[in-house]
Amino acid sequence: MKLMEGKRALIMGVANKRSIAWGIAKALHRAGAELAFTYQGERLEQMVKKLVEEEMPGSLCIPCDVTSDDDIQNAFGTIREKWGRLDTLVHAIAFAKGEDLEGPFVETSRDGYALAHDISSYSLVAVANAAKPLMTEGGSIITITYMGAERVIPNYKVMGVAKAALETNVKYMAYELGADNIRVNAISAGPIRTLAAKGVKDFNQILHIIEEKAPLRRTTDVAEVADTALFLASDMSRGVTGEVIHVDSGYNIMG
Ligand code: 0WD
Repeated sequence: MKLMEGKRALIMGVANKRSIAWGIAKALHRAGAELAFTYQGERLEQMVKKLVEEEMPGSLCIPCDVTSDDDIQNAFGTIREKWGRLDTLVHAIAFAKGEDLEGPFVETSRDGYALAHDISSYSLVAVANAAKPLMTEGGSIITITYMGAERVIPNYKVMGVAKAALETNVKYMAYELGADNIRVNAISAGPIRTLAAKGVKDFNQILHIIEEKAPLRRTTDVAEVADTALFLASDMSRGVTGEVIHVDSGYNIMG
């Protein structure tokens, strides 16, 4: 029997075929999961529906901008209606305004700070709360973070602070939801060239440093993150919660 046979997973955060969320979807699909997707809105509707149609025809595609409580309620309402139950929730969503990643961190505006935290951190809390009543047989919630939460990566700025909040969400949520056998974990991924990575200055240079210094002497690819997500989604990881697992060629251990 395949690892995810009989399990239903909702994937949030596909923007295109390079997205980490899409890589995770492919891994869960190969392992036998039934999938549903949310996309941010009209901007991404065509792209996501086309991808899903080509590779996972029949999977649900639902709009959900995580800054909207109504969108979240409607999206999980659709999941309740179509599936009745949810086993896995993958949250691979983040955003900060370009101007807040360019200027000095100390000049971050109140609005920019709030928006980055709303989309990149609070949204995990909001969607987990909506998913909880559907996870009637326990569940696994997975989010994606970055080492910029733990130490200063000069160009990551407000996003690093938002990721620190995200990682602490994971711990508090793991504690509370553990009573319902719902596990909450994060994967701290090494830098990968995606749409979101375009906002980070000197990204190429960051990749070169990793090729030089990481224990595995290479950068991370999406499939490596996806396989760890498969582990976290499956019963193989049934004893693991509140954890941040680094999938970064080991770079985080280096001084
Ligand atoms: O190096 C990297 N690529 C790393 C990414 C290293 C470590 C962590 N991550 C994280 C990101 O911070 C994010 O949390 O992985 C997650 C997925 O990011 P990704 O796959 O690298 O990037 P991308 O393909 O752009 O997906 C992120 C998506 C958005 O894409 P764009 O680029 O269009 O902003 O997050 C979604 C959107 O699809 N998103 C939203 N979804 C719903 N509501 C919203 C929103 N308001 N805002 C952004």
